[in-house]
Amino acid sequence: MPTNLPPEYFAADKKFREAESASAKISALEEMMSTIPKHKGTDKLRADLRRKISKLKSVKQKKKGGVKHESEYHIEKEGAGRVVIIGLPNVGKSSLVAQLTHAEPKISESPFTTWQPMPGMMPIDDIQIQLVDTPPLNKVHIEPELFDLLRTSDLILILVDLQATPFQQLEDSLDMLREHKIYPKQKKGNSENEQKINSIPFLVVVNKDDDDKCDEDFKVFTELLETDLPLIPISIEKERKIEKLKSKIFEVLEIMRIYSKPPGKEADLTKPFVVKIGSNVEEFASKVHHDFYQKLKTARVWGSSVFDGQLVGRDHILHDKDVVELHL
Ligand SMILES: Nc1nc2c(ncn2[C@@H]2O[C@H](COP(=O)(O)OP(=O)(O)OP(=O)(O)O)[C@@H](O)[C@H]2O)c(=O)[nH]1
Ligand SMILES: [Mg+2]
Repeated sequence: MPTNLPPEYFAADKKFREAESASAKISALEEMMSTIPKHKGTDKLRADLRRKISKLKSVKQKKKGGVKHESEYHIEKEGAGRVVIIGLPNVGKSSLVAQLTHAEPKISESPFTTWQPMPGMMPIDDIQIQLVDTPPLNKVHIEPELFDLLRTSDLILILVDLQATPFQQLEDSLDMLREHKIYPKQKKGNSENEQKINSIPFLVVVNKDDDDKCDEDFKVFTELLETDLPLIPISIEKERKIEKLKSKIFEVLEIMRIYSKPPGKEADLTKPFVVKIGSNVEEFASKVHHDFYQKLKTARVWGSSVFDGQLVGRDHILHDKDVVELHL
């Protein structure tokens, strides 16, 4: 195993090992490929991955009788993060995607309206987050590929209906995730199996909090609820707390925006790179270009925790909205 593989490689490798379908395996391998710095020391690893990808693709092709047909659950990742919305029937999943993105999923007062996932892009300030509407959770049958989709998400948004049975709905949703070994990242387990399970940030959103009377019901709901999970009430119909929900999503994703400044030029402040909170200069450099991870020597940073243009090393921790000039 070559050294100097970035953390994103190991995260994608974990997804590969846990994927349930060929499509999910292929996309995890492709993600691994994209994170590997290109140099002599990684030639063998890249060749191995290419072999695995083509083998899986040919198996998939044979299964489908040679006809290429992508599953609806195989959705290209776009933007700075993927949020998959799940919940029982009629809680407002499609309404939420319709409200926050340009997508137009079907919405109806009768349950089981949505049959397949549908992505849309939600702007938050200067970045875009992918939101995915999904068919309702249902104890009788759920497409196993839904869980593959959830494993590729950066945040799982569990939607419940305050005007129905929010406790039961939350419990049922968490149970179904648990059955497929998907656990909230916020819960610090002491399990020695931690490597084997999927931990993804969860956000519980309580919809249909339409008025003051509903606010009272929400208060009672939270008082009785014992959970460490982040929780927020909204009303899609009455457009209550929608902006707060967007900020909460940004917060739970634990990401920050970093602007790249080419030496001798102005920074492009319209197109941030998005990295995990706590990332350092070398992690940012690998986002800008694979080769930069190897070649990087120092950097200059402008932002909240440095003096303007401060010269820093590879391990300097960055902050949201920093401007960075990489020196190779
Ligand atoms: N009172 C109220 N009704 C809402 C709110 N948001 C959505 N609804 C209604 O709830 C019903 C279900 O909405 P959908 O968005 O289709 O729900 P869904 O979760 O996608 O439903 P399935 O696809 O069947 O699982 C529709 O009649 C919506 O108009 C809200 O904030 N308050
Ligand atoms: Mg729906």
